[in-house]
Amino acid sequence: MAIARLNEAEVAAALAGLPGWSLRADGLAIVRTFRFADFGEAFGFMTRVALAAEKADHHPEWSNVWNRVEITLTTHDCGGLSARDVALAGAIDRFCAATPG
Ligand code: H2B
Repeated sequence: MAIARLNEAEVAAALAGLPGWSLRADGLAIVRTFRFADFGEAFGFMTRVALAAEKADHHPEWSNVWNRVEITLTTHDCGGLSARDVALAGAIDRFCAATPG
């Protein structure tokens, strides 16, 4: 099913409710970096995110180096940001016991 791409005002409103996330330079994705105490904490977080993402059929682009997890959210099906990214970002924030950065 087609998913609508958010317009500029909708993106701005979404970001206002997602402190810690920022708009990628091209405006097509939101990004956030998380830091944890160690690799085990980071990987536990990634596991929780992975299960939620799979359940929602909406998946992050991400990378992990030891205690750091960098996440990019975008919707491939609409070529930009959709409500699915906003929902997943909110879910990710609820899993997070990390300090930003
Ligand atoms: N994840 C993301 N980030 N964007 C998508 O458009 C997307 C996805 N589409 N996960 C889903 C899977 C789609 O390919 C399947 C067929 O539902």
